[in-house]
Amino acid sequence: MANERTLSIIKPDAVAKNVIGGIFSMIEAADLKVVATRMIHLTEDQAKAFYAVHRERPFYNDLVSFMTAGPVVVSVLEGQDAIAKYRKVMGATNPAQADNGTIRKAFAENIERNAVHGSDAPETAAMEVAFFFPESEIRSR
Ligand code: IDP
Ligand code: MG
Repeated sequence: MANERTLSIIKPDAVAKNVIGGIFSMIEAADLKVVATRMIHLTEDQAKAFYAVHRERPFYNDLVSFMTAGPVVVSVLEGQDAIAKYRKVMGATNPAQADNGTIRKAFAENIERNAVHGSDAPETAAMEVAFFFPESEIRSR
């Protein structure tokens, strides 16, 4: 298992619910470290670019509207097998299918308003981390 970095976004629905701390607690309980974090309000251009891979999907415009509706918390998580581990802690995209004990089971409302984003592979993790954080803002420890 490699020591990895992955990008987490606590989405506008979860920030509005005031569960940032609850989500960070679940991240830390899984032995992942927050090595960079910032609250931002995504612009439409940023949300479109971040989710460009989904631009042909029917939900793309709604997703961009949702992600720009309020502030989000972007973070870099680090740890052994961090990419797959965080996906497991997040739970399934559709919270109706998410396992007990996952972030989405605990906090997500539906398949769109699903509380968190996490990178899905080493290549996307590297791109997504660099999208929000210069290396100088990441504190590996
Ligand atoms: P993921 O976040 O679990 O990786 P993706 O398939 O990459 O899921 O989709 C990105 C985001 O787009 C989801 O987290 C969710 O917010 C939204 N999304 C995915 N599928 C649907 C859908 O069928 N309807 C509405 N929104 C969706
Ligand atoms: Mg995805």
